[in-house]
Amino acid sequence: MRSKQKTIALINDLSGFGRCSLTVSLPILSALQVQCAVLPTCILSNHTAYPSYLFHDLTDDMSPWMEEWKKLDLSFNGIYTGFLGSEDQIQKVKDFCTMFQTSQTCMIVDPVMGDHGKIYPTYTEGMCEKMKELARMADVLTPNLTEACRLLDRPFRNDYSKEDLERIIRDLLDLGPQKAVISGLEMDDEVFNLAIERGKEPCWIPTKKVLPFRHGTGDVFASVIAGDAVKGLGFYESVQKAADFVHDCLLISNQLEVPMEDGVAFEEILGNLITKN
Ligand code: PXL
Repeated sequence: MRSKQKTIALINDLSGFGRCSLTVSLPILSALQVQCAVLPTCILSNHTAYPSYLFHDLTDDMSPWMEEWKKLDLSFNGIYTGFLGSEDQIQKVKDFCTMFQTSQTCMIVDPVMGDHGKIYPTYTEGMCEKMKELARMADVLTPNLTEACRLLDRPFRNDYSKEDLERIIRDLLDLGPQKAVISGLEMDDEVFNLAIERGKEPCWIPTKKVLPFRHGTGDVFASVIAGDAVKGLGFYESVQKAADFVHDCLLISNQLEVPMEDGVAFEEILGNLITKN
């Protein structure tokens, strides 16, 4: 490592407007005192939930980018991957891990593939299969229920029992990660995050539901988990912190009348993440 400060490689897209992926991860990880190195997968004028967007793919630049980083002899405490645009891109992320992952590196995979029972239209069958391979390489996996079901080839249902869900999260660990959390499980007026750490019992972590659901909350959640993971903080405490932060972001976004697609107004409370540990 070049210094004693924790460093993380972020492999994600840059969406110019709409607060998701890198525009969320960079400020959050900086607030958590983690140095960020960025490998952009593509650049967009705004995220894909808006009716129109400009899109530039950067897949062909990824390998030369990695070669430059090799020349600098960079190494990372963490690698965090999010939204990916093609099978080729997922392969590049696997290549990145082969080049840069050491026994000291914590790999956080947010398998961004869909939500509310629907896989995103940009996600092909082949990409879902390739995402499974990436999930197997993760130390920490942060799917929502839609993504967890897809990774395990199970049907999506929103009436799974607690026992079913605990079986699902144990099955996710069997893919390979040390830790996993299924975020955003709605039950009445609460939202649960079901977390598990190898060798421990699963843990149900609740927050109060705040409607409406907004874009980018998965990225906010996973960024907090990623920062705490590279700092070696306790997983279940970190999931509670991430869930509380998302909850507070949703509340403030409602107060500020933020349009749903514009993500959450995390900037208003980013300072809450700054601590000494
Ligand atoms: O927040 C997930 C995400 C990330 N990046 C892009 C997206 C989305 C979700 O729609 O479109 C480009």
